[in-house]
Amino acid sequence: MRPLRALFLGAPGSGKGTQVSRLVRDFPHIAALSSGDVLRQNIVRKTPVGIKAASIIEQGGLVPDETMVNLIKEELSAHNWLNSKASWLLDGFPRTAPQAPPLDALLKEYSAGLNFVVELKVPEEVILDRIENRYVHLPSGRVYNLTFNPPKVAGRDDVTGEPLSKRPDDTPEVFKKRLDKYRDMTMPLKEYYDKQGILKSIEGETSDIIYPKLKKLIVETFHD
Ligand code: G5P
Ligand code: MG
Repeated sequence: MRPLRALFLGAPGSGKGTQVSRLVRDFPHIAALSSGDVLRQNIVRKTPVGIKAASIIEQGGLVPDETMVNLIKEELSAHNWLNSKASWLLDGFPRTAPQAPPLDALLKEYSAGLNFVVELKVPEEVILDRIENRYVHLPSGRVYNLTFNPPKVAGRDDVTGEPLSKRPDDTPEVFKKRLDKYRDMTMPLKEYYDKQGILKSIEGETSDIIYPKLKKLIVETFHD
């Protein structure tokens, strides 16, 4: 397969993390990074960024663009993604229009520009139902849902057996705010990528409906 450098857009709870983990399972050479996971790991480690981000995230706000750009740039180089051979998936960054050009400029230096941006479109009423039942394994970012994909042992991560936790921003009030923010912030970002001709969208009420469509699109677009 040709190198894939993808960005996942989609409302909170639309299943970005779920799709990304399925792709990584089916295509082991593809790496993945979620900006939300990076922030949550910084919060656990109590880094300066984590301390600043904690209250913003809890209230359903967005971390400042400059902080995000610097944080993700560091991650990209730490993961050895800055070369034209690597295949990777970004989940949740860029999320505002001002975050996109600095990423483009950096990737261009390595001839490794984004070549696939996909928005997952899931009806909002379907999403709201999912969130109350979400549990996460913070160190890995693995996501569970008590009805859709429950852990094998209640309250424990399938791989490590470590305890699962609830995200503080998954309350109904904060979640509503995050959905509103997504609608406002993403329109200009989508326009930005649409102009580059790399924006796709996939609709579906469940992740099981979306995944085969996503996988097919990627295989067709990136096969040798
Ligand atoms: P995050 O962590 O990026 P969001 O809000 O973008 O958070 P989120 O909530 O992580 O997105 P997701 O990854 O799209 O959602 O969805 P998911 O976790 O895969 O699925 C949601 C739940 O539904 C799970 O429990 C899953 O098991 C279940 N599920 C999946 N599919 C189905 C299905 O078909 N059926 C059912 N029944 N269930 C299903 O960002 C968090 C915060 O960090 C900051 C912001 O404050 C943000 O709010 N942040 C940034 N700030 C500024 N700029 C950035 N670039 C930032 N990035 C993060
Ligand atoms: Mg996520």
